[in-house]
Amino acid sequence: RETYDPHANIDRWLRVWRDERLFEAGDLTPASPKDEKRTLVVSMFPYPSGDLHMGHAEVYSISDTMARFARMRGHQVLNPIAWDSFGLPAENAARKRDLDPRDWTYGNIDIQAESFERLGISFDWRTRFHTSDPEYYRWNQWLFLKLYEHGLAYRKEAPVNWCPNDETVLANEQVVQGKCERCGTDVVKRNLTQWFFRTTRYAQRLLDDMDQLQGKWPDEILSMQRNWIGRSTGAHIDFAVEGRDEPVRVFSTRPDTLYGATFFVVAADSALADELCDAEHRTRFEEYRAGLASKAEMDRLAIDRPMTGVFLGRHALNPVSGEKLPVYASDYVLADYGTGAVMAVPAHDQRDLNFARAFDLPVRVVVDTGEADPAETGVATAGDGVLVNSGSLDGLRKDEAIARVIADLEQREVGQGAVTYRLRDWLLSRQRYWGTPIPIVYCDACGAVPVPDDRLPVTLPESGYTLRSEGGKAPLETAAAWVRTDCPSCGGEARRDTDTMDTFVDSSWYFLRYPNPHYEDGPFDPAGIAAWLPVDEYVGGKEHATGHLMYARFLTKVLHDLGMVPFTEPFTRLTNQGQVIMNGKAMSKSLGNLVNLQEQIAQHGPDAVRVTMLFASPPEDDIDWADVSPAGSVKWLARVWRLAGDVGAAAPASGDADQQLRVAVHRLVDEATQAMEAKRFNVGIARLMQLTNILRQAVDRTPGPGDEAVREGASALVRMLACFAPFTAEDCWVRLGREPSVLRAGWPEADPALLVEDRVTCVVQVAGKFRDRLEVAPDIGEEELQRLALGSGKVQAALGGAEVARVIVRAPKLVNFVPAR
Ligand code: ANZ
Ligand code: ZN
Repeated sequence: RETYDPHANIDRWLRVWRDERLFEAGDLTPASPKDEKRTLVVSMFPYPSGDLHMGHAEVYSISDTMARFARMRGHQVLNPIAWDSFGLPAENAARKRDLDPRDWTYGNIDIQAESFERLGISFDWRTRFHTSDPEYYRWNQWLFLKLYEHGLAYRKEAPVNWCPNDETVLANEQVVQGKCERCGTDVVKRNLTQWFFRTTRYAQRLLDDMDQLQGKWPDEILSMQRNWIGRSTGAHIDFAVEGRDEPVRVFSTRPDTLYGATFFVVAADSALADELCDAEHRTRFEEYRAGLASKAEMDRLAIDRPMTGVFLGRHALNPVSGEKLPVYASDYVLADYGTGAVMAVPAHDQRDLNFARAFDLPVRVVVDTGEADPAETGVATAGDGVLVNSGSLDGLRKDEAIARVIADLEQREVGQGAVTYRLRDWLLSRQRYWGTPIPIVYCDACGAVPVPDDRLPVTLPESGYTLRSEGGKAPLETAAAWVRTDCPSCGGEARRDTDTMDTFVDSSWYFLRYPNPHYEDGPFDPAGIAAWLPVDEYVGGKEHATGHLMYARFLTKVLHDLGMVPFTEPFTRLTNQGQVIMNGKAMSKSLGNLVNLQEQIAQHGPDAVRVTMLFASPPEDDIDWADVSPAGSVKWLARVWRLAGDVGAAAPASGDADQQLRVAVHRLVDEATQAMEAKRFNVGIARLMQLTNILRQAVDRTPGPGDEAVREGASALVRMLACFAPFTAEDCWVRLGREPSVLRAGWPEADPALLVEDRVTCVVQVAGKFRDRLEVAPDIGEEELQRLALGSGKVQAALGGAEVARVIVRAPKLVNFVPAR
């Protein structure tokens, strides 16, 4: 007897798919604009860190199933692939092994490309490109210069992580608990002049446009983005400070508490603190500032840590009461949020209260919330209440007081209503080699000069640089011949910028290039944009909630404003896949619980791995590989395969198709279709398994496999299987006696006539007299029928409140209520 071999025909089907170009989306730049029958399914593109791993298999199984489903339903589907091939791991690997990062990167890409094919992922390979190709990164440079031209790219000083031992800048992920990942030395902050994109200019639109995404993106991602943007409304208030001409401005969300301010705090690491400190307090201040460890901002914001700070020797004047407030410097105030200075209201702000208690400063309640005195409890009261100790504001409620204070400040020109965002500008510069060179040159005479379009791309030097830092030089700084250039403006001697761009620049627009990846007249082809974009289904991990997804949304809005794309949001729907874990833990080398994808494929075949991934849970849930059974998936695929063989080998039976079986088949097709539309692929597979079972039973009884209903059911099963287990589905299709490819056969459609459930009419009587009629299922139970009948308004009217003495039920046809007399 033949047995199912999940590996037997892999090469055959790969060849057929390739030769018949089954995964190609047809014309990628058609003249007709996008419509709902043209679907772009995109997974967040891979980083070539080595061969594919389990996580890749999961994401691409999900997106591939979406693509295949849409394709089988008659959509024109583009399922593209590219590689996110710049980045630090390549540089680290190259430095360790003295390689060219190109060799490592492109070698891994080839390995991954082959693995994708052998997993049966239906990519349109014509889209393939790599962000480290000069023909791609040239457009990163072009876009950078567009943003520069529009005031959206600028330079300023900003701190980087610096390892004094290795004399090199470290990325955040290379700093482990404040120490250098490589040598364990304490990491310090160093200021460098760096490039930024002005994401903050788009803060409000990033917030507003989320309306378009509601219900289409996971709520969790939307709320993470909302928090990340962090909109606060309140007021700017100007405080005069002794010995300074200009007032110092603060941002407050609670201007109503202005009379409760008892001191004033500026960020210790700000230029303002430095300026405000008088001679007498300078030594202590400088000691304090030097001692500020490179604490993460979140730690600094934490409410429960001990408060530290120093008095600067000056006072600020409350603009409404004229009260003198001592000015402190502390690290609990952040230099780059709001204005970097706060009026401290200890009664109503917990961090201010903690500071006041540590420094023995007064606590004055100005909003009576009915709660106990914060000075005694140590708990600030932040709720609504009535103003007290606040001059003319006394008696107002919080919101009234906020409006009154703002009006007052505006009238006296010492402040105004204001909105602040937590979102920061996007720091772009990386002191790295393997990335896009920043297309700016510096000339002593002309300053920073953009590289003209016709001199792009500025390509990376392929030799003459070193990845091992020398005296703290960035790798590109060591490429002396490359750095030296002439000024595009005056022709004099000039130097190139030696930083490269954050790789999030590469990933913020790559999807726009898919329809025409070698386009030369711009970053992307307008015809391709009109035909395919925006992305209909985007699939990727939620670790990108506030990074990649925010950057891509930002850049899309910029491109929209430049008139380059017609839409304002890049990704219409978003699906986040869960993680593949093992025994309840994330897989990692150090835990020794890594599951190797290639071993799984070698053991169970690509189809069983895909089916196992999708059957384990809905896409967004984690999959614990210890709890799933790829062997069980193989068994099921083998059952389908045998079934297809049995049905394909049988001669058609004479006589009518088994009507009951047809009803069951069409119901399961209908349920599977709905599950697919809702992206409940696990439910879809469960319906396919049910279908396998009922078909097996039908094959094993008369009239057996030749029955028309069995043949119809088997055909539907195999076509649906093609979305999950593409190789096996092709095998089964041939076994059914059909011509490959099953992909062309389309998704089965449930016949609505077979989905209507049978109904019978039930007559309802009161005391033997007809009162109502009910449509019920033929197999309805007596209790259920009686309950329904008693619920009838006509029956209740006829009973007129009388008690029921007896009920006669003849399900499903008759119910008779006999009232008590
Ligand atoms: C006075 C006040 C009274 C405040 C009160 C709050 C409550 P969110 O909501 O996060 O925007 N603040 C302003 N700038 C700051 C900075 N750079 N570092 C640390 N804290 C800063 O918080 C805004 C509030 O945080 C502001 O309103 C300010 O304190 C503080 F009962 O002003 B508030
Ligand atoms: Zn010049």
